[in-house]
Amino acid sequence: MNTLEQKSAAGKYAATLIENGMVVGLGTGSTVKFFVEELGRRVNEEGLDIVGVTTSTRTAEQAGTLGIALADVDDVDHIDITVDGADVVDAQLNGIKGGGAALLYEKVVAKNSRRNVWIVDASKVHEELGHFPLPVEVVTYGAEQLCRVFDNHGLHPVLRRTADGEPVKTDNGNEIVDLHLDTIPFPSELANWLANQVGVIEHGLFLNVADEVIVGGDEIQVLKSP
Ligand code: ABF
Repeated sequence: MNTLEQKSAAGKYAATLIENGMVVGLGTGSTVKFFVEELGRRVNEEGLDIVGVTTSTRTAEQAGTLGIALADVDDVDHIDITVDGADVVDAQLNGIKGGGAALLYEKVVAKNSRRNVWIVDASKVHEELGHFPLPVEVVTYGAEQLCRVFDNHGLHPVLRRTADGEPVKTDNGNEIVDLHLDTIPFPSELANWLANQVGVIEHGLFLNVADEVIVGGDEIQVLKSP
């Protein structure tokens, strides 16, 4: 199976976990697009009765077009299950997320979910974190100064820009700095340090969040947190 087929297989498998009456967190990214598409098919063809809570405007647009009922995260008592993508998953099911610049709302929805399931293609699974720049959502005011702090800390920061050189803006109007780290040997220490930097809104280290990771392939693999 090629990567796209793996993403599709993982997304469709995750859709089989969804039951009538559930409040479902809808993640963001190219793999989640397959999940939401299959959910839409089940809503329209099987009468699946769910409410979605989205993590980005692009997911909200896709779900809305498919006729999936949506609610704001503050308008539900809780979220039964959230299905989201990831950029890297390690052996402990810790992850790097935010390649799609949606990490803040993804983490808010994840933290309010009773069960978190990630759907990935095989290229996302590694022994340890790293391999992918670590996204950090920062406020615009002082972003360049913050990049100097990151640089002095040896974190190789790059402010994420669009093709025409403008800073990428998140749905929340903030900016993204990507930290180019080959390995992240002490993720919880780095997460704590980042969380304490003035101007950092949220970082893409999702530690102890995923309950299961579904890896697409000829044979679906379901990795469970240890
Ligand atoms: C999303 O999934 C983001 O956090 C992450 O960047 C993205 C990557 O996954 P995909 O390969 O499915 O686009 O949750």
